Amino acid sequence: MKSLLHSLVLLCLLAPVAAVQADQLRVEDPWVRAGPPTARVMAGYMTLYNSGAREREIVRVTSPAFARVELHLSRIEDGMARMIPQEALRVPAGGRLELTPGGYHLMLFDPLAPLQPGDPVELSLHDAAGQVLNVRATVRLPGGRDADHTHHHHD
Ligand SMILES: [Cu+2]
Repeated sequence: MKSLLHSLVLLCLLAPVAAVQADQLRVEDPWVRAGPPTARVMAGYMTLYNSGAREREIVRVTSPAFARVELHLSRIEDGMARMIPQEALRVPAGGRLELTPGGYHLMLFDPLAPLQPGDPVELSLHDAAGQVLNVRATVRLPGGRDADHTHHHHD
């Protein structure tokens, strides 16, 4: 009986629930902080919402606009601001994870072309189960007009 239960649990874990999962993970207000045209590194922010019953782990992010993307957490350690690479960004079941200046963020390395405010940036968020969530972020200045949209939802 115990082993039957065990295999049932395993089955549940392995069952392909791709479509459902994709719908359960949602992104709001994705943006990339505008920098000087020569910037080799930029930062990306967004809020991830998980309406599912299981925690979701974003383990990898890719973008056709950048050579490389890392997952980072900004923290003050010994009075100094540090960025700590993260193996995963965890979005709790029924909860959300905010990627925001001074906290979790995407570190975007080596833009293939200079990016200006208003430019779109395609991002692919890969979760631990191999699901991919495609997101279109917008380049903008921090505290710019669009920043207010974080707090107001017109649609
Ligand atoms: Cu960083």
